[in-house]
Amino acid sequence: ISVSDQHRTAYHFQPPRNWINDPNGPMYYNGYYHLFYQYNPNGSVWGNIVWAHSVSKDLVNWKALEHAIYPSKPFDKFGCWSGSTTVVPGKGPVILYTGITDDKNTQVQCYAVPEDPSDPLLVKWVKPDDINPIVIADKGVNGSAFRDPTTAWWSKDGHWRMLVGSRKKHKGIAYLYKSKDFIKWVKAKHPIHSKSSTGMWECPDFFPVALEGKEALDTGVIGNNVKHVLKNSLDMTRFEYYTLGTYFPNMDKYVPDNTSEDGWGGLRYDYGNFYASKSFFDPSKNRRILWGWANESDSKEDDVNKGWAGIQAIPRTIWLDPSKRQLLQWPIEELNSLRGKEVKMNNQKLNKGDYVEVKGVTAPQADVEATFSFSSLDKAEAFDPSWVNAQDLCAQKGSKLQGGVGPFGLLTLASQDLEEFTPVFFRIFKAANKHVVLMCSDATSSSIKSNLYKPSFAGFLDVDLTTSKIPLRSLIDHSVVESFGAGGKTNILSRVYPALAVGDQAHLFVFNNGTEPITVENLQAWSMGKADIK
Ligand code: DQQ
Repeated sequence: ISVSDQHRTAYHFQPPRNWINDPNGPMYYNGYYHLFYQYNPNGSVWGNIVWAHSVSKDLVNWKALEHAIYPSKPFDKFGCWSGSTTVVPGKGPVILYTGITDDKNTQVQCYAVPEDPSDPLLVKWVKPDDINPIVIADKGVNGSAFRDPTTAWWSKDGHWRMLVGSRKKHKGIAYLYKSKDFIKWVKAKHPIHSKSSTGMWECPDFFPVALEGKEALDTGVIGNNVKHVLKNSLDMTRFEYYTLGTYFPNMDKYVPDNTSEDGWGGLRYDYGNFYASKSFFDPSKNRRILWGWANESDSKEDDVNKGWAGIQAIPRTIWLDPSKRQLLQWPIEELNSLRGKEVKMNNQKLNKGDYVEVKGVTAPQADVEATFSFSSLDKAEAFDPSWVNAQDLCAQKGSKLQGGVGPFGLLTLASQDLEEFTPVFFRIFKAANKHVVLMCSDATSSSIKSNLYKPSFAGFLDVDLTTSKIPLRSLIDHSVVESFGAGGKTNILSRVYPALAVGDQAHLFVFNNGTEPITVENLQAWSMGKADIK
């Protein structure tokens, strides 16, 4: 297996070659899941962007079709950037996307429909000349920062509504547009929401979540039993944040709850490498599914040599946490169909400095679920209130520096003698009148190679410690470790490129590097099969 293929994934979505970025217009329609995505047909760096298109019956195995949308008109001659699909009753699916009209990056919103709506795969798309572009930036709108239309939603007042991401100087903006016929769109009097100092809002996503339970709702549902979510992707740092809040349809306003920050320090779907995400309502299983793009963490030269760059994260079901202060996420259940041989570890005690191998699993291609327990929090280290940034704290403490309660967790993609490893772990601190749990996925020691981005990704975990347990799930797939803490409360995706811990030279361990003994309860690890991605 060549060096370029060594880090290809087995069950994450990626095409055979070339560059990919944002997931676009995901939907379920007539028995098929559709995934479109930003794709460079000519190379493994960003450019020449088209909408590539794949279909699936199960969100795991995919069949590639011809490109759905590619530059072919004056309004999208310089690129077909991100957008969404909306299933319009009586009409079928409609794609709204951003067309680049000139070499100054002027952005307009465009409309495309299936050429043959009875084609079950919706292979060919047309862009009617008489109506395109459907929205251009009016005066006052920054025309080179005006993109990524959302899925539209229908309101009882007879209008469709959709958002377009933008900025004014450093203020992030989501403009609201309304239409009676989906063709003629008018900008609402004010944006649905904006926030100073956040910079450009790319790929906004706006949807309701039920106050109770896991069942999801179509994008237009409003009422007393829902909260709304507004997510934006911040291009300055390449991370996203979301707020929960209230949507006031009559006022065309969204007001975030004050339970989390509306800005840089806000809640994230993922505290690692996860960007330009987009969700969709799956009516076949009444769930909302979140797709996100995970960029490479190696160099441009590496990407050119590999001939490919970018993967999609595993699609995640997303719903409101019972606390109503954050969302929960979990890999789609269909992924379990790839689980093969299972190995278990029960009641494995880990004293300070212990690490124990989980044997018999294909360590570079595995799904691991484990619960870690402790008997006391007495030894928790003191939390310094100035530690507001989880990633900085993880970088400072890492997995090697001994602690009180933790660091404990998994060592993924580890070489036998631990020259390389990507630890996914928890570390518990004692603050004034509560405990603070840090979850890290630390790429610092992931590879002996240099010229890689090896961040100490981390987030705080709002978990109930009275059970004295923290569950963790990690999806390990050659160059990605995608982890879900405490049932999907805090999630972290890392891209890593081991040189030694590859193939059967890769190992999986559990470890504890704190003075409080840890017990690994019912660990299950599955060797994962390869998804059929054509
Ligand atoms: N990627 C697209 C844009 C979007 C950005 C271009 C986010 O539409 O704003 O490839 O990654």
